[in-house]
Amino acid sequence: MKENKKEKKLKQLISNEIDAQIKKEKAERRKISKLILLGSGDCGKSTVLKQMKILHKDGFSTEERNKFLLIIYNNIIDAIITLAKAAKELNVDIETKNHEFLKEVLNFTKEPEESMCISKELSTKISQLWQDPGIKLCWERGNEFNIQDNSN
Ligand SMILES: Nc1nc2c(ncn2[C@@H]2O[C@H](COP(=O)(O)OP(=O)(O)O)[C@@H](O)[C@H]2O)c(=O)[nH]1
Ligand SMILES: [Mg+2]
Repeated sequence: MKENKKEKKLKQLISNEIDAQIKKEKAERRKISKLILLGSGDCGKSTVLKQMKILHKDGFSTEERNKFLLIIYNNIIDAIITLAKAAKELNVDIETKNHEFLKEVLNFTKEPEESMCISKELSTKISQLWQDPGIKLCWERGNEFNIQDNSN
């Protein structure tokens, strides 16, 4: 019986502790102002937030920068694959010297979570393919397929 009373008291103490914690968190939450940023896709919502962080907070850490670097690599690979596919589908002529790399690009496989690092060698090859008049023409015809408009 005595033990039961002790247990009850302990439970009450724990419950009070939890209530106090909830109250504290509620007060903290009241201090936070929430802002909803609306707009169609690609209208600049994320960019505005990034600019706020740069201008009014502490900017980006090395870790965050490295994450962006991987996103940039991914976007470059995505773009060159898209352009290579477009060249094939739109029957656009590509210079003979670029045929081998074009084939290579068409065979690139990317796992959704996998980020590809771009080596110096790969970057030189991508630059050379990007200079190809056929690839430039595909870029000009970008409205005929889906490519991010900041890819150039
Ligand atoms: N020219 C121009 N481009 C912008 C501006 N804000 C964003 N962008 C570009 O528009 C694209 C989409 O921006 P993003 O912030 O990702 O749009 P979200 O989809 O609304 O988050 C990116 O390529 C941005 O670099 C702007 O003020 N001027
Ligand atoms: Mg966004």
